[in-house]
Amino acid sequence: MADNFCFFTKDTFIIKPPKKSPLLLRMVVLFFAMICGIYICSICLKQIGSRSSGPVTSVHVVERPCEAANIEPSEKHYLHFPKPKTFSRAECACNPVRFFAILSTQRSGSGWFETLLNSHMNISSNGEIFSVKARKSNASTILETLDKLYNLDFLTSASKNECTAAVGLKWMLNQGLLQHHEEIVEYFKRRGVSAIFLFRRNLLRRMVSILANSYDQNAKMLNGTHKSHVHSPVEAEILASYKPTINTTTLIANLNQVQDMAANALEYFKSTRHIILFYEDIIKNRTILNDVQDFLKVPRMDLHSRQVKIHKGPLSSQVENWSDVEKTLKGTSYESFLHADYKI
Ligand SMILES: *[C@@H]1O[C@H](CO)[C@@H](O)[C@H](O)[C@H]1NC(C)=O
Ligand SMILES: *[C@@H]1O[C@H](CO)[C@@H](O)[C@H](O)[C@H]1NC(C)=O
Ligand SMILES: *[C@@H]1O[C@H](CO)[C@@H](O)[C@H](O)[C@H]1NC(C)=O
Ligand SMILES: *[C@@H]1O[C@H](CO)[C@@H](O)[C@H](O)[C@H]1NC(C)=O
Ligand SMILES: *[C@@H]1O[C@H](CO)[C@@H](O)[C@H](O)[C@H]1NC(C)=O
Ligand SMILES: CC(=O)N[C@H]1CO[C@H](CO)[C@@H](O)[C@@H]1O
Repeated sequence: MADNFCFFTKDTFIIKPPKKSPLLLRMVVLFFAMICGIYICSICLKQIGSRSSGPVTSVHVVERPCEAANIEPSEKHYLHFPKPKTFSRAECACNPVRFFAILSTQRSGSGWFETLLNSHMNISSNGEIFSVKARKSNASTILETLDKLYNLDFLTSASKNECTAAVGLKWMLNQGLLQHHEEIVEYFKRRGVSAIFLFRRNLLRRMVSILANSYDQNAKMLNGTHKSHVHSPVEAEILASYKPTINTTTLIANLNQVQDMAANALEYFKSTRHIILFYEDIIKNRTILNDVQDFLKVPRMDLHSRQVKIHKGPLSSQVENWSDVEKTLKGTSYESFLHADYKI
C-alpha cells in the first residue's frame, strides 16, 4: 500500500509540471520520499507493537490466506479454512476442513455410526440438527443452519477443538432433506459437501427396531426412562424383551415406501461426492470404517463406540406374529429379509 502510494506521487510529478526547473522538481520528489519513509516506519512500529501483545501466528493468518500443500486441483473444492466467529482455530487455522453429512433413516444404525466417527480426534459430527422444526421450516433456514455448522459456529457436545478436520451432521431423509432436495443438492455442490449415505439392508429388522423404540417411548422399560440407544448388554436385553406385532396389512406398502425414499435420495444426490454404506456391512466388517476415514481424508484411527446392539439373534424370535409375517413376505422381493441373520 505505502509503496504504491510513493510511486504514484513520483509519476504524477514527473508528468505534470514539465517546464519547472529540474532541481526544484528533484527537491519536491525528495521531500515526498522522506514523508513516505516516515509513514512506512510509523506503520511498521505500530505493527511490531501489536505483534508483541498477541501470538505471531494470528497476525500471519490475517495477512496471508491459507494454502493447502500437495493437493490436487480437483480436491481444492472440498477443502475449507473456516474462520469461526465463536472461537479461534489457533495453531490449526490453516489445517483444511472438509464438510460432510450423514444421510440416513431412523433406526438404521446412524446413532452408533456417529459415535464411531466422533471417537476420531479430528471429526466432529453434530447430531440431528434438523430434528428442530424451526431450522427445517424452509430452504433458507436450512442453508443458514448449514452455513453456521460448516463455519464451525454450531456448538454442540460433539463440537471438537480448533483441529477439527471434518465437520458434519446426521440428517434423516424426512427432516426436510428430500422436501428441499434441489436447494440442498445445489448447496452441497457449491460448497463441496460430501454425502455419506447410511442405509439398512434388512428393512424388516429396521421395522422391529422402530416398533420397539416407539413402544418404549410410553412403556419406559428401563426404570422409567426411555432410551433409544443403550450402553450395556443388560439394558439391551430388557429392551429386546418386548416383541412387537407387525401389521401385515400394511407391511408391503410400508417396505415399498422406505425403499422408494432411499432410492429417491440416491437419485437426487447422485451428482454430489458421496459414499453408500450399509449398517449390516459395517457390523460384519469394521475395516469399512477405514474406507470412511479415507473418504473424509482424515488420518486412519481405531474408532470405537460404547453403544450396544439391542436386537440380536434370529428375527423370528423378535416378532410376536412371526408366522403371519412369514406368510406375507413369502414369494415377494422382500423374502430374503426373513432369513438374513447376523452371526454375532
Ligand atoms: C423461512 O422461515 C423463517 C422462520 O421460520 C421465516 O422467518 C422466513 O421468512 C422464511 N423464509 C421464506 C423464504 O419463506
Ligand atoms: C488432528 O488433531 C490433532 C490434535 O488436535 C492435530 O494436531 C492434528 O493436526 C489434526 N489433524 C488434522 C489432519 O487436522
Ligand atoms: C433399575 O434400578 C435398580 C435399582 O434402583 C438398579 O439396580 C438397576 O440397575 C436399574 N436398572 C437399569 C436397567 O437401569
Ligand atoms: C393395520 O393397519 C391398517 C391401516 O392403518 C388398519 O386399518 C388395521 O386396523 C391395522 N391392523 C391391525 C391388526 O392393527
Ligand atoms: C472388509 O471391508 C474391506 C474394505 O471395504 C474390504 O476390502 C474387504 O474385502 C472386506 N472383507 C470381508 C471379509 O468382507
Ligand atoms: C395382530 C395380528 O395380526 N396378530 C396375529 C399375529 O400372528 C399370530 C400368529 O403368529 C396370530 O395368532 C395373531 O392373531
